[in-house]
Amino acid sequence: MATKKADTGAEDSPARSNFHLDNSLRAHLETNADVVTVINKPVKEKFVGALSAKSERPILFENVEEHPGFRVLDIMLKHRDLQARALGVSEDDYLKTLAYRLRQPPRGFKTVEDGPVREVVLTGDDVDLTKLPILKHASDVDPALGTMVFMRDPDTGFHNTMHCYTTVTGRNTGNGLFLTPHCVQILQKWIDRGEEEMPIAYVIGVPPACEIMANFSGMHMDIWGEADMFGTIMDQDFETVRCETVDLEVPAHAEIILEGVVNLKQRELQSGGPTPLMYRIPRESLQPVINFTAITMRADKPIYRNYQTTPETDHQVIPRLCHEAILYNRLTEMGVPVKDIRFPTFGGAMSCILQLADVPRDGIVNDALMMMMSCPWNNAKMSVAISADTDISSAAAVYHAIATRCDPARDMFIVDRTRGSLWDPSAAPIPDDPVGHRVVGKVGIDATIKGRHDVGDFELAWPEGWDEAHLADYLD
Ligand SMILES: [Mn+2]
Repeated sequence: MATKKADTGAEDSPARSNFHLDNSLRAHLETNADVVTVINKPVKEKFVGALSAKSERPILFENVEEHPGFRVLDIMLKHRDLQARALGVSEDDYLKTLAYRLRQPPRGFKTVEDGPVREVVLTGDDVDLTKLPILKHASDVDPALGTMVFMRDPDTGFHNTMHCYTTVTGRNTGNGLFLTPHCVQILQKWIDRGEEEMPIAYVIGVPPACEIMANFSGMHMDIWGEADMFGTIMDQDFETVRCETVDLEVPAHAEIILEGVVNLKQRELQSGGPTPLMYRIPRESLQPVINFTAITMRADKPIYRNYQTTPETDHQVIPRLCHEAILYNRLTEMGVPVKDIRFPTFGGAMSCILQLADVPRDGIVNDALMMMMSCPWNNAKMSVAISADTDISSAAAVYHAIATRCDPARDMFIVDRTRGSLWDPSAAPIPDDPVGHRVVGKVGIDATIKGRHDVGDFELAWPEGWDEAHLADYLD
């Protein structure tokens, strides 16, 4: 059936399926050159974030005026076709493949002696982060990294990962926003052992499949760290090298590694940068001081992977891709006919959409919506179910379905006083809560075709030739 297609640029992106993934970011960009926009003109660093956020596809800046030795890349995973390329499968196979691979055992690391990421090794006074194209994410905050970090669980030795917004405060110092539950637990383990420092590595420029995995959030700490699953997600061995100054292993084929230590005794008041909701809540928090001890990188114009935070960028998407796959597994277990699940960029990381493959029996949709609303992560305040003929990537199509397929009196339900997002300005702060937790209601919206009525009444009318006739073909 024809659908209104959102403007994701996906028409330029032919489906690919089941190809072997490249083991480096630069090889991935070469393989996928047909969807990469390369900007050769000189660009001032202050415009790189804005230009990136205006692109729907990967965008590579070859000539950032202030940082001639580097390239800058953003928008690698914003849309489904790009996510499918990251896993080497077709769009239709993407979600079930990610869900399947997450249920596989960890492949761990293949440790090698040397790798391209060690072509240049800078230590001591040569460590200067101000040389890197680390960018500001809004006009009122300092330059910050949004990249993946590796930290080791001292009990298991597993390499846990997350993306850590880190404000650069000097040539070799920063403040890191250690927000995720596992990261907070691991920091506490090092503190409980009486340590003063915890080794950390910032991993910049890896294949996008690793970025999907690095943001996994679920029960895993007693059996693997996210980095142990990089090879599992990529369906191949994953090569790592030992760091120069800290006891960690990092991807051998990365572009840039920043090694350092987290000072466990010293915290500074610092902005956490704009959240994926586009707000600045909390405005400031106490963040540990990081001392950078080494930079290792490729010799040939290393690619700095930026993650512009707002308005609709990779920042809304990447942390929620594993959530989608975990929900796929749970809903499928319940017998829900899942076609797709998204935390769409246009929902500001506060909304989850379930697309059903067919019209299910009465009762299934409400159970599915309850599962979404009560998922571990505070990103499904507004949970919506749609049918297979509604374009899940189009806010307009989803809104149309809500307006025309939902009887608010029976197809919407609100649950009062549930876990709210730390970042949601509409949620009520819990007085004196040390972390700043909030309380908020949640809404489930059934915007699917209603099996209780004549299903034929829901069929959409499109002009003849809608998929074949393109206006551009008739312009002079
Ligand atoms: Mn974890």
